Amino acid sequence: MKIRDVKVIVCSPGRNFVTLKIVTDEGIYGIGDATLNGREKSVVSYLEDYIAPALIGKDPHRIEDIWQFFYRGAYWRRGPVGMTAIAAVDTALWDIKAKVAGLPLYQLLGGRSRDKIMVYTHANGADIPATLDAVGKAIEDGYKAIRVQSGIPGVKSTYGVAKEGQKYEPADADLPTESVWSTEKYLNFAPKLFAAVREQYGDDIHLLHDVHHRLSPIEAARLGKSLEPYHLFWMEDPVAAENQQGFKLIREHTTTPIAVGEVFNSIHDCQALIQNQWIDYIRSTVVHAGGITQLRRIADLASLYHIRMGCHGATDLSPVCMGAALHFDYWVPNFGIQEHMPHSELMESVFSVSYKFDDGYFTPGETPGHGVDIDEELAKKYPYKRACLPVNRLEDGTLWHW
Ligand code: CS2
Ligand code: MG
Repeated sequence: MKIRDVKVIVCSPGRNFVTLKIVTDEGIYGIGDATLNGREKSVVSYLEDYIAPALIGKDPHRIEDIWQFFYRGAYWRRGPVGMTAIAAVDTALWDIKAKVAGLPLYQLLGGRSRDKIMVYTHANGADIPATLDAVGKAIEDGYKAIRVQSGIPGVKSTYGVAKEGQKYEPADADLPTESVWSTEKYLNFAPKLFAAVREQYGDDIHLLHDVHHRLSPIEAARLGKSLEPYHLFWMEDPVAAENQQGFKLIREHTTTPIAVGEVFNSIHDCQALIQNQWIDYIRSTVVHAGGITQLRRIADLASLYHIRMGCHGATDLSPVCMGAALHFDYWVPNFGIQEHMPHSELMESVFSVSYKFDDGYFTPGETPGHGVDIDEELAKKYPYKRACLPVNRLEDGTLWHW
């Protein structure tokens, strides 16, 4: 079997997605997600200019060798653009291999380790009452785990909170919009938010929270400590993770579990975090962490240190990534939870999926491959439109982590 054609499909059914399609000389094809929110075209160029021409004629079954070829062989290793491109190739090749075998992808990984995959969804509101309503709605929809974000008194707009009547979508403008951040106001407010949620909905529902990289280690330690009475499932991205040592300080002060990794693209980004047991969950997922091939290496390393997987699942990861991640989750022994931020009906009209939601859990479906496909003709109706993520400043104007 040989690779005959490689296509990069860019579309924007409500938001931008980049999809790689690898076609073999036997007519079987596979697809992979290559979406890097706000930097989509860089990956398109990486794929079209460097990867696609080198893939033609290769044996699609040699997934490992092709991964090494584009990772080691690039000389310039790692980085989100290159690793997203490699992930797309890897996902498409696993899709092809599973289709040839006539099996759903999870079977090739070793079969399923569980009956169903617990997911968490998002609940957010402009203030505590609105957020409480959103949590109630998520519980009614069947979710057993809910990420809670709320507007902060005195802070004009904050991460994770939707504009009035709209679904939350952070890449909201042609060029980056600016928001203003106050660590002090946030740290004073967060425990009140979680006290109100526990008061209204009790202890059984799993609660999660995303700090979105905005604190220093000692501030994150204070947050974790102040949230301990509300026993969160996790506190996500408490600090920017370039300095892995920073997590040591957080760890020494709080028992609130820590999750990190949605912006990681390499096993080396989390090596110290894992080996020192400074975290509890790794949030990397298929599209940004080098595909199934590297993600399962991260999971295996993590499993030695009691660390579990909690794959990123925002809407900027296409249904193709979600499909592949659900196969990974079905198999991975050290599974924790999967994020689920539902795609719109429009997005799911372009991408057909075989995964299914039932009462707070997903199953990946039994379709051979990862079970997600793209309608290329329909995709053409929704052309790419540049959309950037916001930037964040402190109240005095200093540029901060968004
Ligand atoms: C987030 C993401 O889902 C999450 O946990 O942190 O929404 C993140 O902001 C986006 O994926 C950025 O593109
Ligand atoms: Mg996050």
